[in-house]
Amino acid sequence: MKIKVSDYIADFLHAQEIDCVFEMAGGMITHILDSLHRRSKINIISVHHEQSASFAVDAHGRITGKPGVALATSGPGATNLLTGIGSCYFDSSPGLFITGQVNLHEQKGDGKIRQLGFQETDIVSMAEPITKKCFRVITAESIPAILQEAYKICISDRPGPVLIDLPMNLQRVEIEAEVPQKILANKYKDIDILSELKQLVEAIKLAKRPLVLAGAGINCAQAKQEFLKFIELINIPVVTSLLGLDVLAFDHPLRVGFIGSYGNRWANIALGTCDLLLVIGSRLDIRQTGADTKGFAENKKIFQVDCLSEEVNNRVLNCIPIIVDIKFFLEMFIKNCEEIKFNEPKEWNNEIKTLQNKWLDIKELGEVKGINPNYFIHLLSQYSKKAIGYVADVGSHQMWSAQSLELTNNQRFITSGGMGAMGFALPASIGFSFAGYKTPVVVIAGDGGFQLNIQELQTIVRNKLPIKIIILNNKNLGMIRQFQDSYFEGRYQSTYWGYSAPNFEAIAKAYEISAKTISASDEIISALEWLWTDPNLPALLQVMIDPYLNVYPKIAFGKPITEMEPFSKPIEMEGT
Ligand SMILES: Cc1ncc(C[n+]2csc(CCOP(=O)(O)OP(=O)(O)O)c2C)c(N)n1
Repeated sequence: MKIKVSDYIADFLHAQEIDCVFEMAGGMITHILDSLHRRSKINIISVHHEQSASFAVDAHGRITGKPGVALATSGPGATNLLTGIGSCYFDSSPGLFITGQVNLHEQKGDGKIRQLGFQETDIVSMAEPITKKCFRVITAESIPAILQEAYKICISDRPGPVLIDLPMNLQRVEIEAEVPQKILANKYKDIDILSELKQLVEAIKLAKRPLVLAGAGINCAQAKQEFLKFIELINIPVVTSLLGLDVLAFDHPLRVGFIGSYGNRWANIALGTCDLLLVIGSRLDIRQTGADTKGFAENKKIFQVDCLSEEVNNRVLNCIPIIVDIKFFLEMFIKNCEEIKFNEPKEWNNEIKTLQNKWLDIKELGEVKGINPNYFIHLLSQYSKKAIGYVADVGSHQMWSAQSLELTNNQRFITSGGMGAMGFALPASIGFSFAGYKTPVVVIAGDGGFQLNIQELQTIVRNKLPIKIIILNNKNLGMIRQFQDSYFEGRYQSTYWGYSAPNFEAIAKAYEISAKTISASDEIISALEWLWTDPNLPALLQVMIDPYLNVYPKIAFGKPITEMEPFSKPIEMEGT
């Protein structure tokens, strides 16, 4: 058939059952927008900053396992996507990014000039290091094959972003093309892992203090159900990384807690003192193990299950790799070991319970003036069972959330992990809510990060999204202020001094979103009831907290993860 390229793109996305595209208009994508509008039922969600489109794509991809799609115009539109593209790359989210480019004849090519066309910018070179692949399109006829290849790469193996840069003049011509078909991900090859399984089973049977560390890879492999079956079979307690927080419900008897730089103290002690660690879909980065990798690996055997061999034995050495798709690993283990009886490590479980009771998260901050954020997060979860999940921004509030959220089995938790990008939560909640067909999502943000993409309140209002926004307002950039306390004797340059935040209640009301502010503990319950008065409407709750509250516990640089501040003093600089 003969078809205009932009129409072909609309048909291609439709054939992949893409239900929404996030974009901000610009000249170089107008043909595609028009084709999407005319030819497909795909929901076009117009945001107010391309960075928001890319964060929405990231969230949509993580929740559905299918690529979210973003469109942006050349130049500033394309460069604004970059932070979200990087976030997709680091946190393994499938995302298809299509950027309009100036007409081929307006491009500078190898010329020694900076620019020929208006807004001409080499986005491909910029995006290459943070994508699985980038495509610089130079002929219209190649577009069907490029779309197919890009889509397949995006969803196959470890998911991640791809970018297609498409000159305007190629979008408007006609090509000869077949009707687009649905593209399927590459299937993992069945690998024989029986000897690894045998070795693992032996190790589990011998271990007195076994522990599973569950990470984001379980979600990426869409293997949550298999994981549940697996741990109930092997009967081993489970700690989770930040991005693996939602793989096990808060009330599951095998759940221990959240580990890492700001992890629950009892979970970190368990991680530090276990004798067998089975890491599933987690890369043991500095935020999980602390800087003392040698001490971390001492006195324990570590198995690491990952789909990529490159992710194993980078920092923590001598891990036994099991390189295979995580879902396949779990299925194989269940199939081959179903009949084996794994005894509950009773003494070890009791020890962990005792630690947990000793180091309660809500007691870590000691006496708190006003609202205790850990306590607030517990109550927020108890009142937010209608939500399909939470999106945390980046900062202290993110860590209080990870320490204290009570997630149910069906709730997801997403946050910007590897990129650690402030401004993620609000736009990501839009992608998340659309992924759940406009179901309620809770945003937890700080006053600093919320100001990065605050304009998306308008997208929420226009699309009538039931997003419940919590701003933990400490009137400063808390996580960095805490760092300045530790290493710069409280010189709060640019975090408290020279920083300010507006009244978010007034701002929300200007967007016609109902809003409320609280500052005392006895206001929490009625505020949370108010927040959920109508689960179908957005609402914003501003929670004022003491500016000097820190996140505790925190691993100090060079210290083992079992010794966390405030009870051990930092000895060297550590990244925030
Ligand atoms: C885009 C971006 N800029 C800067 C940082 C560095 N940073 C990490 S946490 C943080 C403070 C966040 O402050 P706020 O949003 O108010 O949350 P709080 O820590 O107070 O809870 C900053 C500036 C970052 N992670 N991302």
